[in-house]
Amino acid sequence: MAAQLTGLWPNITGLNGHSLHARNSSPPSTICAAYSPSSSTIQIVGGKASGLQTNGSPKPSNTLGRNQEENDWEGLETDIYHWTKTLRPIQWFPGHIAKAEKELKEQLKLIDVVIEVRDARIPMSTSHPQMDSWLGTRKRILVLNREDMISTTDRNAWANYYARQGIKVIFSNGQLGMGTMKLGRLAKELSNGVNVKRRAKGLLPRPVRAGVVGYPNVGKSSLINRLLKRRMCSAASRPGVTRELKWVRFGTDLELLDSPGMIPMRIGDQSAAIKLAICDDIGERSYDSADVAAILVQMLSRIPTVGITALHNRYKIEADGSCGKIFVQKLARQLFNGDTHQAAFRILSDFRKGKFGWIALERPPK
Ligand SMILES: Nc1nc2c(ncn2[C@@H]2O[C@H](COP(=O)(O)OP(=O)(O)O)[C@@H](O)[C@H]2O)c(=O)[nH]1
Ligand SMILES: [Mg+2]
Repeated sequence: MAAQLTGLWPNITGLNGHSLHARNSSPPSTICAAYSPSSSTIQIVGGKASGLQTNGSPKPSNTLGRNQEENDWEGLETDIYHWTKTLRPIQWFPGHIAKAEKELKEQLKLIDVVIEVRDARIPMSTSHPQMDSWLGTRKRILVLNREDMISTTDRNAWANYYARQGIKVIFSNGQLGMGTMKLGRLAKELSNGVNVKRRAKGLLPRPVRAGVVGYPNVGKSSLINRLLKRRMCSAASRPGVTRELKWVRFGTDLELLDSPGMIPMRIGDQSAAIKLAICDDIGERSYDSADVAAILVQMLSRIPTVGITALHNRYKIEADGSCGKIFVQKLARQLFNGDTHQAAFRILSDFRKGKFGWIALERPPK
């Protein structure tokens, strides 16, 4: 594919300290991301940062540590924006999503409570920009699924973030079922009013109806299957498996609507798009895997629990002085006869399998 790769190496200096909103500032050029001065507070070699917390390490002991950590994540977000700016935009909007979007809006009238599922690795990037306007004042439960794929530190950061806003969030594992009992209970609790009203009118109670919505491949169908303790909805490890809306019954008192993953027709935020690609939450035809893997390498180099050392340990490639793209090319030469796509696929699937540890790619904004 004819993606421009220039964004992956020169022009990728960090802008640490700039807020995420300072995205229009142009980055200084000719410095590779993995060695960006923006990561000066992160000691890349060895993969441990002074200011950043690592998996299993104690929490930063003071506000200074926390602030530093937040600044580092914010710096990384800003850099991702610049890295992706010159790439061919990632867009994915297959026909079944347009159709499902229309149908979902119609079904919303029947829904008592909405269960919005997001990918715990990227809760911001799997937040649909139009969801608020679609749902209006409808009762809503936020689920961060794939909890097994992030660290405890990540989880705490997100739990605190939502708690501060008074938003109830459930962490779940759609594969093993953690969190689903709580989810079923909460859905029924929130919809209680429906049957109170019916009884007052002399009507018989009816099952409450919960609509499960979210981006592709975040685990919606798996969660429903776990709730039902039966495989009622097809689930598979690629986006775009559920293509139609489908109501299924849970016991006598809950009905669940499975829906295809919703994604905006035009993804305006390409930092989000690249993370969707990394996490396999968007169709693979929409992106150039070599570009995406190169950015992933640059991101991992900056995340202290991974760092250059973990990349070196896994691939035995000297990352010194190289950029993401060069790293992918080196791996291609070393293992795949120069085939960069195979090399890119290896890096992406290693990340998805947790070979660099289970980590989120996003932390809450300040
Ligand atoms: N590790 C892990 N895998 C999950 C989890 N939830 C779902 N999956 C897997 O992710 C893939 C996509 O799940 P699916 O339910 O089809 O997602 P949907 O497209 O949102 O309906 C499947 O291979 C599931 O087994 C989870 O919490 N953790
Ligand atoms: Mg599905």
